[in-house]
Amino acid sequence: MTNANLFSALRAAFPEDLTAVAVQTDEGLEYSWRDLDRATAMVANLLQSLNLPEGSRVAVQVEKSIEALVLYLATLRAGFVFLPLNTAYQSAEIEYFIGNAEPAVVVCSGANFGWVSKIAFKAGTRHVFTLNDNRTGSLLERAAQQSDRHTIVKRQADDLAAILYTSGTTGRSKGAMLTHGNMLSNALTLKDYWGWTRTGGPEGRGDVLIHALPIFHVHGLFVAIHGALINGSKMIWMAKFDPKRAIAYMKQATVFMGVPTLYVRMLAEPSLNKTAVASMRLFIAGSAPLLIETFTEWQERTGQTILERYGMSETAMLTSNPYAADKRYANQSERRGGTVGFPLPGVQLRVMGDEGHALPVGEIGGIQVKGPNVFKGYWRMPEKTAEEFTADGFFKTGDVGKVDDRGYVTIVGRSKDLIISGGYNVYPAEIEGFINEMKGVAESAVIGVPHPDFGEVGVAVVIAKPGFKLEPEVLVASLKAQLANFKIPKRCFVVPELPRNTMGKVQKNLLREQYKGLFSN
Ligand code: MLC
Ligand code: AMP
Repeated sequence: MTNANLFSALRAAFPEDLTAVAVQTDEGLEYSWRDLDRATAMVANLLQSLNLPEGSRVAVQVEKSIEALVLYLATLRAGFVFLPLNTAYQSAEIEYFIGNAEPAVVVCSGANFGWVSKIAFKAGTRHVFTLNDNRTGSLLERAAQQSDRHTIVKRQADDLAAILYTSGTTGRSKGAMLTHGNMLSNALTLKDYWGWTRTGGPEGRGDVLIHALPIFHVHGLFVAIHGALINGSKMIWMAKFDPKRAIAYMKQATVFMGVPTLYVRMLAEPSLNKTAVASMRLFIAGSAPLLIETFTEWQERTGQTILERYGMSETAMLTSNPYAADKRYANQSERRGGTVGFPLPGVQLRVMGDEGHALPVGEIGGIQVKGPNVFKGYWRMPEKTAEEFTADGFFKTGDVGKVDDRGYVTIVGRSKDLIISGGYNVYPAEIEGFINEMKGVAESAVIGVPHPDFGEVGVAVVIAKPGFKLEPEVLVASLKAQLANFKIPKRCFVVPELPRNTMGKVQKNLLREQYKGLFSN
């Protein structure tokens, strides 16, 4: 029987020459495929030496580094479940994730060890390691004592590989459970659909990916890393995105993936031109809507057409504009701005009306999906999971869209009350919950408004209790102490009342209209 462990497939795709460079860092360090193999073996051996129960979670909140990548791959290799956490999360957020997921192992930076270990030990975690972005920390010290040989642990396609927390419109965050099979099927589909090549790129070495995204969400962790590894392709690893350096790297690369904000920032650089991108074959955007202006400006400046795709934590990638002709759609090969392309091979997608029937071409409704990439359910939330699936097994994405007569899917909005800011999700209900707890606050509404850099940002509109005077700056400072920085509303207004409909419900659409010009140039 073959091993369905995702790492097994990634390892099998390593090039024959293990001395070739697999990853090159900003600091000019080079890691070979053999280095990746040995380092993942050592960390996997360390994890296995802890005698953890089957299915144990390994929760990780560390800065981006190759060693963090090694930890991810080693967790897969050892058959445990990876739980990545955004480095912006503060203690209240971490306390919830650790309390909910009950990880057997927590890995954090040395600087955060004090407070993170306290939370972890209180939640029953027995092993807390540190890992810094300068190749130090107790995880590496302990791993250094392990053998660099390791047999990949056997897993079934349906076994859990990762849990990604995604916030909810109501209530707390939910852990989306992704299996080895979910991720491998998606990686193989994209390898084919995006035309990854092992030969023919610069210096005949095949595709080279510029990895510019954080590695705690689907885009940077799965789409980018799996994409390169399943093809045996080298990555240029940027610890932090910087538009100037990203453009400079393009001479050595062929593929770039980014959220729209990264494209907006690169367009502001005079060095972005046709010569700079001459060796690039593919620019991919996703995680948030790519404005048609960005799409067009990129085409004009570089002569290349961004390929926009659509996905989510629960499903990995769902749709994509074509890289080459897609025979299923009349040999269509055009990448159409403003659309997210076609359902990927193997993904079923339908647009449903309020009455629960599939809508005809061109009509707008809720997007539902089914396929081997769709997650197993929410961690320890069977009822929530049941609510989000239809009787015939489709997942309700919470996105609203339409399909045109040529098969292109367009996302026109969201039924979930969600703000996507610079590619990060912000749930108004969560922020409102924190604001409403503050002294003197009667009620609040958090809305998303257009922003030239982040696409959309949060704005808080607050009403005070009678007899209280609220200062917006004080409210924002208090939020900053409790929540990840990208969730903090960029502006806060204290107003006498909120617009309501006849049912008494706050009309956020009117607020969005009122504040939509706040950040326009
Ligand atoms: C940073 N800030 C943000 C922000 N990022 N504010 C709103 N939205 C964001 N996304 C704020 C900080 O709070 C801080 O404010 C200030 O900007 C500077 O912080 P920074 O950390 O120096 O910012 P920077 O490095 O410039 O980060 C911007 C960014 C980053 C765009 C590079 O946000 C980023 O990497 N985004 C990518 C997110 C991503 O990978 N999403 C994929 C999700 S997967 P202050 O006030 O504290 O100074 C998914 C599924 C799919 O959605 O389909 O892919
Ligand atoms: P997350 O929960 O972080 O995985 O975010 C998933 C959400 O991001 C989706 O449900 C969409 O609302 C949004 N999204 C992802 N890609 C796109 C895209 N190309 N265009 C518009 N929205 C997108």
